[in-house]
Amino acid sequence: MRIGVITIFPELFTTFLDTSLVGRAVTKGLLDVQVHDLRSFTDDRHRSVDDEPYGGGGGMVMTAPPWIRAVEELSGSRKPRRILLSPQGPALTDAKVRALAEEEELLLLCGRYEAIDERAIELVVDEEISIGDYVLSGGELPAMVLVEALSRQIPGVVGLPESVEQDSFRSGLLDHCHFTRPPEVNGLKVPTVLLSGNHAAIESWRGVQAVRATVEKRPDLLPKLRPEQLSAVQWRELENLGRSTEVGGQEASPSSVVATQTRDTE
Ligand code: 9D3
Repeated sequence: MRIGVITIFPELFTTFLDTSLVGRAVTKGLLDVQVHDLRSFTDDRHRSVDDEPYGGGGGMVMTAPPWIRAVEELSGSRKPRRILLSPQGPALTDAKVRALAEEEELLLLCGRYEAIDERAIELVVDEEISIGDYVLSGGELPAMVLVEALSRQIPGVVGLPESVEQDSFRSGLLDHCHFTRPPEVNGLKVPTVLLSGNHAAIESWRGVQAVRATVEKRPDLLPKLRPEQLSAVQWRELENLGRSTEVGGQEASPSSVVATQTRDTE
């Protein structure tokens, strides 16, 4: 996968692109990221990229011409999907990451200041993406978030393909809890089943732990869960916790409560 980035702070990306999983993906040639300085697409002596807003008001607005020049020069004839990291876009999701990972080439536009001239967005942006409803100072960290999430979807980047498939948002549940040495920490022991060597029992226990973690930490995920994503053991745990009616988004109606009670007394 090929990713171009346009920013006024290219230096922010250097250690990020050299480090850890992303760094290895780049070294292996599975990911090609080119970072471009927006100022090199200016034509004035001061290499300025911002100006005062028409109509007044505070803050500065990024001017359209450098963006248009940069995107046109960097697109060539290849037509990469052009994405503006913007607080006004829909928030990034696992489904969106997987869809974008299918693209051959992306061009990521990182804004700074209060805004970008709307005409640049109209002319050279295909879509806007946010990483959530909180205020940052620019699109660089969001672009890195997107690059890291995308890199994990490229075959050969994450060691085992199962690891990618097992990622929590794919199973619909949070991960089970984890333990490693030492066997006792401040009086707290490792659950004995994990030392039993009984792999079927361990798998079953982990499945139950995943259900408990989800109910406690992210109950908002339950309505998005489909019943077929749960094993029989997990389903029973959810029923015991009194939360099975939340699965699949259906509200606990009087009739479904009756149906559950009928099944319980069978
Ligand atoms: C405080 C300024 N806001 C006006 C009410 C608008 C605003 C402009 C520019 C807010 C943030 C930014 C800079 N942010 C991004 O470019 C950005 C971002 C973010 O702030 N949060 C979540 N995702 C993203 S993607 C790009």
